[in-house]
This record gives sequence, C-alpha cells and structure tokens, in this order.
Amino acid sequence: MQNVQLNSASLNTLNQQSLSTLPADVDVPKYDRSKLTAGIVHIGVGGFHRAHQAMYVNELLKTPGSESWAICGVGLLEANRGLRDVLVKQDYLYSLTVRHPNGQIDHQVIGSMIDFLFAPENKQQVIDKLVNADTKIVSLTITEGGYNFNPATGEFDYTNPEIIHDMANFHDPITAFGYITAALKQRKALGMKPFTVQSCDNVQHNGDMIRKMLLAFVSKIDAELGQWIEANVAFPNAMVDRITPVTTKADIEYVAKTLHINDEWPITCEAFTQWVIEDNFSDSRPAFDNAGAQFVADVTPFEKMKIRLLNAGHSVLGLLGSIHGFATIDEAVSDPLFATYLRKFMDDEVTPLIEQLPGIDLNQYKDTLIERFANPNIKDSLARICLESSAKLPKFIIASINENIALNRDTSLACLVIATWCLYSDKQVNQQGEALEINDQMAAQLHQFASKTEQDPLAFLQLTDLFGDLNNQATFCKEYLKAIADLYAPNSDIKAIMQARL
Ligand code: CS2
Repeated sequence: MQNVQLNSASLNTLNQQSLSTLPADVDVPKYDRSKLTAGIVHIGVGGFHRAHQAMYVNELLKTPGSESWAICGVGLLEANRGLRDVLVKQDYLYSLTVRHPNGQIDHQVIGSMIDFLFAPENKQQVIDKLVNADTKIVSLTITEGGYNFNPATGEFDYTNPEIIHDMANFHDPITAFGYITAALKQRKALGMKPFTVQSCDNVQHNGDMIRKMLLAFVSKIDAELGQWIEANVAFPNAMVDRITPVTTKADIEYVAKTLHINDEWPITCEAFTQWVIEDNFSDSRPAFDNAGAQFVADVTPFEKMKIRLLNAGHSVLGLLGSIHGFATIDEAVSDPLFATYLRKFMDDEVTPLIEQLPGIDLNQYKDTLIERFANPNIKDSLARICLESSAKLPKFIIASINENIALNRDTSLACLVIATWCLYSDKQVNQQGEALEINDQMAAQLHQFASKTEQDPLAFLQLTDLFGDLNNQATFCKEYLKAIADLYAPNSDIKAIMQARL
C-alpha cells in the first residue's frame, strides 16, 4: 500500500491536459469541453449524481448540438469545500469505474461538469447562476432528508432551524429552498421564463415532492410568487437507479494503479443504470433519451416497482445482515438463507402490490436485482444502506406493510425487519457484540423509543412519526411481539429466527 501511495504522489493529476496520457481503452470526453455552457445547475454533487445524471449528460454531450447542456455543480454544505478544491485542480473531471457482475470493468472519464460553485463562500454567485438565462434546469440530489418533510404526515416541516432561517432571509440562503426561491423571484421580476426543477433523488414522486415542499416554503413568504411558481414551473417526476457505493481510499488507489493517474474524486458503480423521466419541463430540455434515459407520461409504476423491490430489498438485507454481522450487500445475499428470505419477501409481500408494467417481466426484474446485489465487485456497505433509515423505511417497507394490512395479507417477513430495526437502534451492536455504525437524523429518538422495549415490547412502534398507527394493528402487533421476543431472547440467532419464518 505504501508503494502505491508513493507512486500516486508522482503521478499526473487527472485534468484536461493529462487526459491524453490515459490508457487507450478509457472512454474520455472527446467533445470540446471549452465550447460547453451550463444549461443544468445541479445542487448536491454526491456519488450518485456523478454515477448517474452526470454520466447521462456526458453521453449526451457526445452528440453535436448538445453543447448548451453541461452541468455546473453547486455545493451547499461546508463539507463541500475540499471537494471544490479537488474539482478545480481536476478541471471538474473524474473517473467512473463501472464494475459488471462477471468481473468486466469499464473505465470512463466524465466531462459533463464544467464548473462548481461552493455556496457558503459566495451565495450571490450561486443565485446569479440560477438566474442566468443559460440555466434551463436546476436539478437536485439532496437525499430523502433534504426534502424537509415529516415522514408520517408528509407535510413540510416548518420547525427545522435552517428553514426558519431561510424563510426570514431567503436572499441570504442556506438551503436549496432558499436558493431556488431567491432565484425564481428574480426571474419573475425580470420577466424571464423559470427553470425546470428536476429532482434526481430516490424519492417516490420526487417532482411532486419538491413542488409541494417548495410551494409550502414559498407561500408563507410571498404568496404571489407561490402562484407564479404553481402556474409556470415544471417539476418532472423521475425514477432513478444505479447502485453507487461510497468511494473509498481503495478506489483512489485502484485508479492510480490501473489508469496511472491521480484522481482524488473517483466513483465506482455497477453497470446497470436506469432513468425514467416524465416529459414535463418549464423550458427546453436535453434529449436525455438519446443518452439512454426514457421519457414516459407517468412514472408511478416504475418508481413503485423500484422503491418497493430494490430499495426495500436493500433495507431487508441491510438490517438483518447488519445484526448478523455482515459488512456488505454481496456478502449478505450470497448466504442462501438471506437470498431465500429476500426473494420470499419480494414474492409474497411486495409483488402482489405492484402493477404489471408492459414490457417488464417482474420475475426477471427480481432475478436481476438479486444478481445486482450479488455483484462481488461492488462492495456496497450495509452501513450505507442503513444510513438515514428513518427517511427511507416509511417509503420502502412501511408503505407495503400498510397496504398488506388493508388487504388482510401477511406481513411477517417485513415485520421481522422492523423488529430488527428496533434491536439495531436499541443495542447498536451486532450479534457478535461489535458496534454498528449508525447515521440517522433521528438516531437519538430511535434509540430513546427502542431502548424501552424490554419494559414495553411495543415501545418502538410508538414512534408514530415513522410508524403511523401500526401500534394499533392487532395482527401486525401480534407478529411484532413474537419477533421482539425471538430477537431479545438470550443467545438469539437472527438466522434461526429468519429460517423459522420461511
Ligand atoms: C439504497 C439506494 O440508500 C439506499 O437505501 O437502496 O441508495 C440504492 O442503492 C439506489 O437507490 C440504487 O438506485
């Protein structure tokens, strides 16, 4: 390892000039980046954006005539300062390592980002960029939590201190809501067309979600602006999909060793990718469909299929696997018991709730999911999957539980996942006694409710912001009590508990 580090220090930094030194099989941008302008301003340049939307735009830019659709990234968080420094050094370029399940590896350099604004340093510059006539789309990956809604009611959370700040000072914003509002207000005053607000987060009806939340924010500040936004701004819904693990030091070392270049901002992802977008834009839009995305009239069935099968499947493996002591998804799914449990959960407790889509064979979709999860070359950590579970589980799993309860259907496999989440939040160790890494905005509350379980076994379900009225559902509670008794029994073994439910 020391050798690689010493070598990487003597390597060229990845940038426009060093592109020509890369091995010939690396797909580098051949379009003239100096001719590009940013039609898209993207807020929240995390790993997923770089593996997904930025990759689609990179494909698009290969077609002449699309030069006005490059991306200007925006980082709202103080944590993005270092990122900005790396990006400037690298001319906003980064490598994407695509790892197929069969071991094939493709290397790309993504050139679609041409600028990056670090908002805490110059807020006005960001607002000006959003107002600039070149900006036709403001896209977002701000994570589930960024939408600022109460998970149980689905309503905007006016109690968030950053939101309180931005409502009083939206010309000096902190949040995406403040920036978008400040910019749209100026565009309206200048008689300009608004930009499209395009969510690329893995949130069901992500366009409707950002629309509802933005209108809740704006209407309390400026009702007239709210009406103008309602009438003129488009918020397309989209289903987004590509498994993108967190970048590790090993990824940086891999790129140094394989591409002989120093990339401090590499991304690794799976080969599968999907982007299904509702064709609803305020102004012009790029031909994303020429770059592999799909335009549809209604994205609802696609996103329900993805969120309830893929994301829920991840959470099932994430929580049960963490308690067992697995570290990654591929490790969990290669255990036959975990694979069988996952498949039975998908077949029995989700598939009956999913609308059959023309051209999509659900069985094949599920087979592909298991193959994607099992990809041994993607070390997707269970810690990433379990990150912010409180923002995810209500949509991924609890929604299916509620639909099944209403249909008088069995929920026992999902119920064990909820009970395991209780144990996970309560003890915060796996069954080997090793500490679990828990990152959740609601971690303290989850722990507070879960830690009362030994006195009151239903205590966790009383967190009604997440569970709604599950604690009043007799059949579900009976199953939950059984799961809690099994999980909290001395020397309990998660695999035996899972086996008993198959
Ligand atoms: C994961 C997703 O965060 C999660 O819980 O399920 O990040 C998942 O990898 C992506 O949605 C895949 O498209």
